[in-house]
Amino acid sequence: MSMPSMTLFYSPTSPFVRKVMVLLHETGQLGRVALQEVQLSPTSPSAALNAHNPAGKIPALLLADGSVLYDSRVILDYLDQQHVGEPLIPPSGGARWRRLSLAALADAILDAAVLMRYESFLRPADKRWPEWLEAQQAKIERALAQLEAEAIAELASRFDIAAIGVACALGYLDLRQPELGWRQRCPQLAAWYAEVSQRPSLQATEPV
Ligand SMILES: N[C@@H](CCC(=O)N[C@@H](CS)C(=O)NCC(=O)O)C(=O)O
Repeated sequence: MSMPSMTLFYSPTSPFVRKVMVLLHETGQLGRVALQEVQLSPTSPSAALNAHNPAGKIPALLLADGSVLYDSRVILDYLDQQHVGEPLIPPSGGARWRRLSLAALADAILDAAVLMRYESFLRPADKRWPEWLEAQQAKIERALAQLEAEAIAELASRFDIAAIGVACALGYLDLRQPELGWRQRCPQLAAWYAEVSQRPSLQATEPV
């Protein structure tokens, strides 16, 4: 096997990184990417990462020519154009916008859940803002309700960019907010997730 030509700034618990890892698995590109693990938070950034991504966020993908791609949406789009199989992002038409909107909804769950994590674990206890946490929680709950009520058929039709995003979002809720009990609220989503969780790409990238 040839040497990896790209480097992914990576953490095994980042759900945004996980989306990239799942796509690499699904499209047979794992061997093309070396992983560089970074420990970071908004208050303890990684200098090595900042040198490549001024936003100081992962994932970031260093290409062979020295250029760097971020954020996860851009990286997924790039990597999806680097394989010869069926694209995971529909190239055109109504499907493209529907699937990308579902992927954006999954990202909205992740944005809110990651911000809640920072608020709960990083911010000093006397500076925490309960109303702000509640507002982030409400975003997650509205997004889950929308997925359950309207998106499940669309989601279940194929495993692509939308399914990757939603699966990684649900996996992150299991990791960080097990008390949320999303399966009770969203039984159809739970059934879909139980099935897709068996895919090797999701099994291999499950956060621990
Ligand atoms: N919109 C970004 C979000 C990436 C993100 O928030 N990553 C987190 C880790 S899960 C991070 O790097 N946080 C460090 C920080 O916010 O300084 C993407 O899709 O890549």
